[in-house]
Amino acid sequence: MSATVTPPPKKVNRIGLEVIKYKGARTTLCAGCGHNAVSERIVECFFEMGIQPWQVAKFSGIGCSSKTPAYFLAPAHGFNSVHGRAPAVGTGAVLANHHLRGLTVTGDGDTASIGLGQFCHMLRRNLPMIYIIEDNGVYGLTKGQFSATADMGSKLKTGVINDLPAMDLCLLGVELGASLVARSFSGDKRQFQALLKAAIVHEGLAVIDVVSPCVTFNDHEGSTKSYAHVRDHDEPLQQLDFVPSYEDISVEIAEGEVREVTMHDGSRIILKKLGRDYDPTDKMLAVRTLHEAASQDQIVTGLIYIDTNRPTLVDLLNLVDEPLATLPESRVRPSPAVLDEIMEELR
Ligand SMILES: Cc1ncc(C[n+]2csc(CCOP(=O)(O)OP(=O)(O)O)c2C)c(N)n1
Ligand code: SF4
Ligand SMILES: [Mg+2]
Repeated sequence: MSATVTPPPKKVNRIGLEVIKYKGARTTLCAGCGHNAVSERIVECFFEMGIQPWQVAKFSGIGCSSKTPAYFLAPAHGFNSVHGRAPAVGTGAVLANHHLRGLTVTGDGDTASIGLGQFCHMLRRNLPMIYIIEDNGVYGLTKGQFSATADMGSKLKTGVINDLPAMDLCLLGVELGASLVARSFSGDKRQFQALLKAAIVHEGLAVIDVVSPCVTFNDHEGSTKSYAHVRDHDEPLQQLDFVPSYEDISVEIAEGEVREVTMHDGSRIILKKLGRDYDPTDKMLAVRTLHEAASQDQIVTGLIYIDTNRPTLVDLLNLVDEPLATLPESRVRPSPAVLDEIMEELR
């Protein structure tokens, strides 16, 4: 007689959902593409944080990176916009229902070229949104032309050298008003997870520039966005841990070597000092650090800048708590009596 084997219980998160609810379609990107690792981290972090996937609204533009929202959080709302337009579409959607958690995933081409104007205005508005740039220095989808984030002197597979200076999207983020700015590497699972979890609970705009190598068009010698180059030139600003508000573990670290940032919901980012003293709330220091890193061919990663006090666009507009999208007409339109009164005044 054979014994009945009981299958192990399925792992669920704190809201009782299995990880399958956080997954999406099977990826069609190249094996080894950095973007696939970013999608995996999104699945893990939203699952571990216990966010309802249908409370998320995903936005993207056009590119290999912009295809990725199909590969995570299938039950979420989603809008795959035209090239570079995710910020405008996301702004409209988030204002119509600010209870949704906005999540944009785009590329360096999408953000730094055709979508640059939109990106800049989203920054200055501090739109409540997680904005991830999967940065490979090329237009992967259209066969690997240099993008505006390609470093000067970087070489294409064809031997063409980039002779224009790179645009630093983190620098732009700090300068123009994003309230959380970070850089990471798709190959650094631990660091990107901590940053993404912080971005999930942050109330304003969280811009994360993730260096995400394109194995097909930009992973050769001479490229400054290859796996090998990033591993050699990565200068983490700090070692990061994220402690969610619902998991109050006391972390014992020697005084003077650790700094904590408390997030809006009481979660904490624990920043352990590495080589240098770095204060991510100091805007001028953030700008100087990014400029210095660029001049020394370093790629600084970690939490670059955070301001948990800056009002978001939703605060500035003083929006009602209910989603505008579901407010009844009686609440959004003056009554005939009020309109008559106004007309009387104008007579
Ligand atoms: C209006 C418009 N112009 C140009 C294109 C061609 N195009 C498609 S994707 C892309 C760039 C994608 O680069 P990036 O955002 O870096 O994404 P990646 O593929 O590298 O992830 C371009 C120029 C387009 N689809 N639409
Ligand atoms: S072409 Fe490059 S960016 Fe596109 S899926 Fe392949 S490796 Fe990724
Ligand atoms: Mg790209």
